[in-house]
Amino acid sequence: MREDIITAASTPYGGAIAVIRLSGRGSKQLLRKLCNKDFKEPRRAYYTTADTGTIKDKCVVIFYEEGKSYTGEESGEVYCHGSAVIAREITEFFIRNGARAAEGGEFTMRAYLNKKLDLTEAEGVLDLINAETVEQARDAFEKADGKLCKKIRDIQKNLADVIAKTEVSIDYPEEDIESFVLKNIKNDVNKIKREIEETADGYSDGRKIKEGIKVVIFGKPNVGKSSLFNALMEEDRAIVNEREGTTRDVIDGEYVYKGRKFVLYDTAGIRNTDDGIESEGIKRAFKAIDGADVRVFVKEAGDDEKKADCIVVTNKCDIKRGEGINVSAVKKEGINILKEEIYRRTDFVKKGITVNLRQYSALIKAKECLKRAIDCNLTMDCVAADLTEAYDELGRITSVIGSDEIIDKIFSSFCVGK
Ligand SMILES: Nc1nc2c(ncn2[C@@H]2O[C@H](COP(=O)(O)OP(=O)(O)O)[C@@H](O)[C@H]2O)c(=O)[nH]1
Ligand SMILES: [Mg+2]
Repeated sequence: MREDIITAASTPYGGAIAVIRLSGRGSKQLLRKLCNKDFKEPRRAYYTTADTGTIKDKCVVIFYEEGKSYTGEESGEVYCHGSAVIAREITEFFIRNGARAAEGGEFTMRAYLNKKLDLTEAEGVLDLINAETVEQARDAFEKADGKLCKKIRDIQKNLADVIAKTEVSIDYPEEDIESFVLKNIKNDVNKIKREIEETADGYSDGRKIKEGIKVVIFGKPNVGKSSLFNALMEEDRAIVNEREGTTRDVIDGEYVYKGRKFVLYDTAGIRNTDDGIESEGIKRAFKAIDGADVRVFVKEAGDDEKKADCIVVTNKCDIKRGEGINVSAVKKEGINILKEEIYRRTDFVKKGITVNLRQYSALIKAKECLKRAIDCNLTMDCVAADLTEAYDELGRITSVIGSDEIIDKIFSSFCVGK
């Protein structure tokens, strides 16, 4: 347990209520000093008066005993009126009386150091605070709630069982036992390797949830791609003109549909051209098409060009209807049907647990150790060493011991008060 007390206002000013937090041994004493009241019962909301000597406010105060708080330390919370003056005066009162201002993420870092959370749960808390969409919030909650942590621990447990098997054979190194065990563990290791690969697959979905699913609009010039882009974005972003070759650079924008984030790209119309700038635009369009998760091929009625793996859209249905989803970018018809289809095609992102880059790298390293263990067919000692290395790599996902740099990096991106 750290001995110093940290304090911070946990809510942005200007709301109805501000919360000032305290953590560290002596928090209860500071609450008593502020309110001139002895808070006997932990985790009970006391309605009382705070008096800093400079201001007074009616507030709710809760104290938590050591071991039964977010940080695992003796802690306190003051719910005062949300004025900047009141929150600041109370925070400063605590600082005058021995606490110090908390750094970004320091409460959660203490929770981690006191083993109230593992690293994946702490990262989940951070993602939860920063969530901008419903899917991001749902995904973050799963991690904050310990789903990934449990999964990693389960894999580690299976791996520990295999390591135990190798140790039996090291202790009794008769030839036949060794080859029997080697054969026997190969299946186990392969199974664990697959589990790790499946977990690592969650990296790409995690990115899609966080950064948005890439949707590219493409087609011939003048079919109304930029108009459709604007209609989907519900804003007048891309230049629309009756002249062909108006859109040159790839234009992107974000929208959220049913809690899912999408990044939409408008591209230059594809045709043969002598114009250097336009052909550079077309080159970029192809690149965007290649990198997209969903491709929307826009055309006008009567054009029977076919494209594989695309959502086919006939625009200008106010003039004439055609193949695929009929929309009118100008009259705003069929836009929601198209959004729904894009959403439906990207439903894969709701499955499974996602992982971030840090967790992904450790999974890949662990997988490589397992691969080495079964592919190289060395002695049992080498196999055991590789398996142990894989076990340790997995361990780095849930806790980093003695690496202050990584811990600082993770927690410094938190806001103050969390
Ligand atoms: N009638 C009609 N005209 C449209 C529609 N969408 C776009 N246009 C027109 O088609 C022309 C080309 O539009 P634009 O969005 O610049 O096409 P892009 O070259 O594919 O990006 C413009 O004159 C638009 O006003 C539509 O839904 N209905
Ligand atoms: Mg255009």
